[in-house]
Amino acid sequence: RKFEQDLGDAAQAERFELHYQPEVDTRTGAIVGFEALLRWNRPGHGMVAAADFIALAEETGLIAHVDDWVIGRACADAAGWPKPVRVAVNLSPTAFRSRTLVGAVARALADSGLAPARLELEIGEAVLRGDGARALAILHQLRGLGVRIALDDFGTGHSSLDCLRLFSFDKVKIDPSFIAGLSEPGPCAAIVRAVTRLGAALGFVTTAEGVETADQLAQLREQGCDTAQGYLLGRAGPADEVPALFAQQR
Ligand code: G
Ligand code: G
Ligand code: MN
Ligand code: NA
Repeated sequence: RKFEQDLGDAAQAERFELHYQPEVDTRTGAIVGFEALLRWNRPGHGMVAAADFIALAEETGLIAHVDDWVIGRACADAAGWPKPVRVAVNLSPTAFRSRTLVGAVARALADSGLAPARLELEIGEAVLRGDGARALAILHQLRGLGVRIALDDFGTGHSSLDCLRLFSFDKVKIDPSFIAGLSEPGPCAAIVRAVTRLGAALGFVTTAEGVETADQLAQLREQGCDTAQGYLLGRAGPADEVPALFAQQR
């Protein structure tokens, strides 16, 4: 069977699954939210990570359906968690521009009963390229629903600061490449500190991604970075394992 056919069938056959990676407060270690990461249980192949099929889903136009499903599933899952922490969902550039996005978000919130402020939508810098006016209009409509908007993979695009000029994001997620650089001499500590200062001035939360060592976490705390994600703090795990993570937190 062809990859594309399998992918097309997956949405109907409920072969998609969301795994959740914790995001923690750098000072207290408390879990403040989870990022939903898509997995595809492909027959005969096991679990396929998002990175290995999102590009094809984009090309074939399937992505809008996939992201609609993800938003609905993530809201429903989060509504059942024992603590009212946030759930973050990644939006592809194509899904972002689809006519159905704002309606799908509104429906997912209504169906799940999730408080809108608990849903965070992550977009990449690429979303604001091209028809920026349309992208901004969609961002404002989404914010009108009461959801939070995060800028993902910050610093890797060609217009990082332009993104901050155009829209006031609720959160900026610093790309893992800068966090990895904290482990060696170089510009990364200064860059991270500058972004957290920008966050304090402009009113966004700063999150570090790809935190793998205790030393990186200590430096992030020192530089004033608010929250962190990464293997040090927890890998993405199946939805049914999330409630136990709250219990461990006392
Ligand atoms: O967890 P993983 O390594 O598969 O994630 C790789 C990339 O796939 C990340 O950049 C992430 O933003 C993206 N991704 C993960 N889940 C989703 C999803 O539900 N929708 C979209 N559009 N992208 C996702
Ligand atoms: O682009 P986005 O941030 O949405 O992608 C998240 C991806 O990063 C997921 O595929 C997730 O599995 C991966 N990831 C999460 N934490 C770490 C980490 O500490 N190290 C590395 N190398 N990858 C990570
Ligand atoms: Mn992300
Ligand atoms: Na990211």
